[in-house]
Amino acid sequence: MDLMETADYRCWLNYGRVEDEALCRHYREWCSRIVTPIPAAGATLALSELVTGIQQLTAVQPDIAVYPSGQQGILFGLLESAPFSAGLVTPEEKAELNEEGFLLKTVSQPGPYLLLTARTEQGLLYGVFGLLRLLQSRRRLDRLQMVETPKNPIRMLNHWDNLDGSVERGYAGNSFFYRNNELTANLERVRDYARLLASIGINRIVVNNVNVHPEETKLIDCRLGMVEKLAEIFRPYGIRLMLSINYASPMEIGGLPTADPLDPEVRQWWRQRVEVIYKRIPDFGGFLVKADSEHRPGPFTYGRNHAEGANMLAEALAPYGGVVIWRCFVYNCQQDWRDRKTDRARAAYDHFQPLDGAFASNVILQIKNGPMDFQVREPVSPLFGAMPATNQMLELQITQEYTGQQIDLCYLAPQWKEVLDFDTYARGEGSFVKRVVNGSLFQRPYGGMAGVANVGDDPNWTGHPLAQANLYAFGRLSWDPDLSVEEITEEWVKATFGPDPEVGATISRMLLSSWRIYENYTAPLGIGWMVNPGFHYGPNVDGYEYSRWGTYHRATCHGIGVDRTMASGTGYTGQYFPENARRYEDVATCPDELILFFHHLPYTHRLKNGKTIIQHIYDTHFAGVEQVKELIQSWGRLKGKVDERRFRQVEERLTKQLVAAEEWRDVINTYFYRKTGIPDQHRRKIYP
Ligand code: GCV
Repeated sequence: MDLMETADYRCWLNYGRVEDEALCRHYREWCSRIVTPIPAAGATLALSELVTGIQQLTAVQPDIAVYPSGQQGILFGLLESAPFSAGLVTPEEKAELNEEGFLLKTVSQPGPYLLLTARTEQGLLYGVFGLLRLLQSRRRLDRLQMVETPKNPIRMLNHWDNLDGSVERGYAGNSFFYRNNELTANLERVRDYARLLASIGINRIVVNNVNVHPEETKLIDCRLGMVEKLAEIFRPYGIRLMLSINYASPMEIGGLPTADPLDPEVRQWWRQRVEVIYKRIPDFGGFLVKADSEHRPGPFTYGRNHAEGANMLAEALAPYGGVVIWRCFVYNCQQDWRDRKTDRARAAYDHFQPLDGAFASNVILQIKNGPMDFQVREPVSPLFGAMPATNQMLELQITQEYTGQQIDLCYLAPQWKEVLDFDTYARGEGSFVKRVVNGSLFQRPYGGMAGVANVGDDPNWTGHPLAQANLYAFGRLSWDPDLSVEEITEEWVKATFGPDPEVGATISRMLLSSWRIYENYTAPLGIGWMVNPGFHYGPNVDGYEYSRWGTYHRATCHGIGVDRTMASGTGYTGQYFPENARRYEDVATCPDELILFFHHLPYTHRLKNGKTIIQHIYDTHFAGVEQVKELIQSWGRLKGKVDERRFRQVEERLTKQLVAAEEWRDVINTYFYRKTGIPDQHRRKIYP
């Protein structure tokens, strides 16, 4: 089967023919002619993408007319080319356009034109996808006026792919980059992927796991050819390649006795490696580094700090414009559960905040959204905004490690939006995370967003077809964090399933309710975890309670939660700026959904909604299962309205989700009933 023939493989680049005849005529009026200084279709990727899209959406192959032509059409080309120097673009519009942005507007003179221009080929490509998105959304074209520039300089995907073809925390099959330590045979698929990513504005990709094993360590050495090939595929789509590196590389592949970042020989070794890489991949993006984290090597071994560790690599990359993206996921993973003082949530801040100002200007700290590890609910990491003299990036997990593993529906855009809109108060009110990480709050040269990829070689890329929405939303939010979740969702549904209003409304509703539903039947009130150790799917309330990972709920027969207050707990609340510190410190003002993250409370404590904690646990767990049943019913009503293939794929996953939700409900309710002896007020079924 040719995968390109299937709607699930094409994802949101499903350019179905516009069925509304009047609208289709309107599109044909504007799009049947492309007036361009470039003489032929196919001369640039952007132009051929435009031609293909129009052809599929309107069933008319557009003519390519060479400028000047007074006839109605799309006036298309680089800003520097002839048509655009003739006064069609205002100085204000020019000033707004950066290297990646595009201008799309309707003009009546010198002809009725839909003008699409950009400073670079990459900007033009984004403009083409932007215009086609308008057609997919069935928007009219006669009054357009938009200058779009991405709000984040770096919009990046992190692949946790290994060369043997496995994907750490991958839930959609194997890697489509690698198999048996070689590139896969089907590099066309990689090209299709690059196209998908470009269509949502992604401009960087890290192509190997942050846990760098022996074979992957060689990617900067004898396996560089593989990287070079991948870079060639991504380059036309404006996506720069990056690699995760092993901090101990100078020893493991360089034969040196040390990897000490202050050792001159080590520094020289890295400089040489980087020089070789840039000779072969001149637009190489740089390195992503997981160091001194979960048993990975790092500068601590040599008594050096993270700034010393990162700056050594930064120095090697700087002459070529490369960056070091240094992860802040550093904590003690050998904790003793009896130890109440060590608090994993504090770790990133404690390690990194004191180093503010010590990092080179081409180092960016990549910080997970929460202080723990991608739980269904966590507070925002207090490190955001706490290092004004350091570049920071936000790391989100698109792959659903703790949020249902692409079996359960869990659309994460609402969670990410809350993170981006979180006010850190770092420079007073309005110091949102999105302004910290895009560099604007502290005028930093670098910043952006990274998402851990959720794709694999499954024919539909993400296992669960609706999990494609998470990838799409990540891209769109990294392009513009001010977009509303509703807007993004509607766009995605129309582009993926077409414009049928019932299909659109149903799928949007399912997606928008899914994160809360998942939260309802899993770990309550911000406490997190309670999953099976290792693979992290399904309930196991005490699975991590006596382990070394620092992830405890501290449930007794009286109460539950971790006291992270300054007054009597670990002092974590004190890592926030005062407005947030005060809010979290006080039970009265701490938001319910995070109450057990910050406080240890009796089960009889009344939440702001008037319910006791124990009753809230019972209610949400019963409700969660009912809500999954409603998802199944909603989806069932779409039979015959979405293609059979995707219909069945989603139906199968929802059926499994119901089994999982029931298991969660019964395990959690039983656990807390047994612990507390407090019955459910509504006397529903709990297993004593
Ligand atoms: C890639 C969690 C995951 C690990 C992951 C790690 C990280 O601990 O379970 O699989 O490792 O985060 O983000 O480095």
